[in-house]
Amino acid sequence: MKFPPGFVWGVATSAYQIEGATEEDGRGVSMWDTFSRIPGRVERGETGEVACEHYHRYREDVALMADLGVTSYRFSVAWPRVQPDGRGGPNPKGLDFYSRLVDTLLEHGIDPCPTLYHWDLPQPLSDAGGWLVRDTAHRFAEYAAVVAQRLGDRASTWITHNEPSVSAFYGYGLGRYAPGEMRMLDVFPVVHHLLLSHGLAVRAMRPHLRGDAITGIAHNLSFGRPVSPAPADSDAAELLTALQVHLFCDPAFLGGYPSAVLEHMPVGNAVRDGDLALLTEGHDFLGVNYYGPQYVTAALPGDPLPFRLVDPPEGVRRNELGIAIEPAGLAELLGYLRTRYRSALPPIIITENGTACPDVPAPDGRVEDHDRVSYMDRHLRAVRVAIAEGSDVRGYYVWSLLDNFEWTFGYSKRFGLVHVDRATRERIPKASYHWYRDLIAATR
Ligand code: IFM
Repeated sequence: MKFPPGFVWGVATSAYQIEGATEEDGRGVSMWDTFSRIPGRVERGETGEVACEHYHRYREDVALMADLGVTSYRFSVAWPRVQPDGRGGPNPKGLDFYSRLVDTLLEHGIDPCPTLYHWDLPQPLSDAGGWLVRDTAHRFAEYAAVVAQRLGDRASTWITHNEPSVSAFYGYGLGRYAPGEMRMLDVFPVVHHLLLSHGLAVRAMRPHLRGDAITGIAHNLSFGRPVSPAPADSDAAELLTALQVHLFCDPAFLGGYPSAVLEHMPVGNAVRDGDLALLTEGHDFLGVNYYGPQYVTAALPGDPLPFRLVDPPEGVRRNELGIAIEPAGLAELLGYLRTRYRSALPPIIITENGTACPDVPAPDGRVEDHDRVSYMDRHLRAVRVAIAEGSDVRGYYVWSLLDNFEWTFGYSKRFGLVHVDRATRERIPKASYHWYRDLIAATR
């Protein structure tokens, strides 16, 4: 497989999912610490308290990345480590950790790609209303500036938010993720404050960033797919696509929110004068996290949403989380973005793609995750197709380097190129790790 010169090969992780050490070195409490301790929220009551012990084993993990040959590592910064209360003076030990991580990456020739928010909101900010309130967007900008001040001389690719749609819909709409609110589609203020905070953060960070630094958001983008050709199912799928793609990308690339979507969401008075201009700022690239489409049918009377989310139909392959596996959907999505946003669409980075497999080590210790290899191979071929058709895709990050805390699934689902033993945290590179290493070596 050939990729354009300078194509970025990476792996991605996030703080709460791998770091552990949640009570060390002055880290504050995040809303995921709180949420995961509520009985019934996470399988087997698991939490990120220990996770992969990355906070202590980061050197070992960077060595694994160096051996893999990746050119970039996408990690997230835990806001509660940097500002334990979500505001005010930084916690030096928290910032030191990320500074050490960045130095270690650079020593190994790996570009650091920090994400500032991967869902671990400081608990005091969540208690004060979280992303429902506008002040959180301002707090985020303040925090972003603090991190940029410390790491801005060494990191050049910055992501403010990971999957704002998941923050909004899973966290505040469906109650599946922290903070667990069930407002269904009444989450427009959350969406707006998240997107607004990107613009505010980029403005606050700029003076501290290198001249060549680029900023963007990593969006979870996928199509709604109807389970049947019935017009009502197609309408449901169209609405879901609009909620996942248009609602989050139109403000940046078309200058406003899609009116068809807003008909389904109470808008209130969240948008103030000057906000729309801010929403268009700081999109040097579009981060695309792609897993697969979401199947839907028309809603039934009494349903809380104007569509019904359903499992993929018989015959559609799915991963361990039940997500449909459709590599061609990635090329289709990239084409759709080209057509919808035309010259306003910036270069694209695939900021997450990967799959969960059962991954049991064989008696000889090897983990032969051939399904993951096939998944990555087919998705990278889809990226190639999209590039040949005109998409400007600059990089690809596998989710994830390590088996980690998969939110409500706890540690039961494994996305890593590297197997992590749950008892000892021993790392074992899987067959997919070796495959990815060979691919990177062959394409560089
Ligand atoms: O583990 C998550 C990650 O935190 C965000 N994107 C999807 C991944 C797999 O579900």
